Amino acid sequence: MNIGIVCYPTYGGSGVLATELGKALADKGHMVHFITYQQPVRLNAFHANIFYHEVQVPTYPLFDFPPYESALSSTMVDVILNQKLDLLHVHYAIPHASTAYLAKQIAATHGKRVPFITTLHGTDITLVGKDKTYEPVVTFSINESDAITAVSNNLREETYKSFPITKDIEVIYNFVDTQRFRRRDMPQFRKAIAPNGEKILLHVSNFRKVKRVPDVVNAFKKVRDVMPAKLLLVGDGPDRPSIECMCRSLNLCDDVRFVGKQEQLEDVMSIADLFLLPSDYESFGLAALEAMASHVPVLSSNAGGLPEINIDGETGFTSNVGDVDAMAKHAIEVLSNPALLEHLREGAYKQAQRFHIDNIIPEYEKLYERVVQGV
Ligand code: GMT
Repeated sequence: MNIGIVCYPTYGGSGVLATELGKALADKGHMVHFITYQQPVRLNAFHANIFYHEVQVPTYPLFDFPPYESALSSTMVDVILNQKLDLLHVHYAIPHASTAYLAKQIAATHGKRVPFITTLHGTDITLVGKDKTYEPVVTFSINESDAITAVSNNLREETYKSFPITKDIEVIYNFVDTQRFRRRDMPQFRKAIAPNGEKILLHVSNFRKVKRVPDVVNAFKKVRDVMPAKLLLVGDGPDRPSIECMCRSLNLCDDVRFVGKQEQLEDVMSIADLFLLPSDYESFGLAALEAMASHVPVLSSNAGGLPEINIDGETGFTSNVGDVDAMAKHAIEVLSNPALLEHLREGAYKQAQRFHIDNIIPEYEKLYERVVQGV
């Protein structure tokens, strides 16, 4: 099939998932066309079946806000017609679902039918989409999608609660490439971070408020007060400066390492003992799944779709949002009990296999076939 993929090309989970999906489809012989405003971060190697179409947004002195959506729709139309796309798959509803709707209508005037699938990822529904500035467009364009998917049951339910959606939303879970995310022995790297055999706790995010990074630091402090430990913070975003201040005022600087955005996330996962994700909300928590595939148990909140991924007592532990004491207590318990740690590591790894890329990609392929046939 000729498939057009539209996503945010940045480090966010939706862009990562869309890019990994495109790469996997290309490996299976499909022709995949990424339509984005810059090269997606995980699209970092040449593949004969992958094409990248950059959206150019011309500026003009009249424009306080360059019309990105118009440029995106026009690029979509160009790719649909010239690359003979069979379908468009857009990730993150805003603004991709409404731009796909427009592109579909324009393509129809050229006699070309192109269905589009919208995959809902989380904040497009739970934070941004709900805002009344966007809600009518989000509702309309989701309802006009030829198929809609959500990355967890929780996100599906949240969407029905927040928007008058008249169509079926299918759940297709996120997936993990277990060839890439698997535990490797990296003694030198581990020693560089934890020279005296300290335990390593890890958090990966875009440092936005919803991630509750201060909870990570507060929980870590409680752990470090009772055992030697290091905290690795991966990623970057608006809360990072205040988190750095917090670490200084808690006197944690020697034990907390900010490593910024990392392309080789699999190496970082390989040296971690525990992954912390105390978010206010996660539709899924892709980074937690990647940790699990790397044999790293997860301590997360029980918000959103997280309990569908992180099974309490089996793959890690869940606790209420903001319950830093519970998260720290779980961390201390796990890190001081080798049998429990081993049990959770195995459980995490086993659970990650459920979301194996080879299990999930065929679900998308089946959906594509249905949508292309118009059934
Ligand atoms: O978590 C973010 O802020 C990024 C966001 C995105 O859209 O890129 O992630 C969302 O989509 C990911 C991939 O499906 C999910 O794993 C994340 O849980 C989800 N984030 C939220 O729901 C907050």
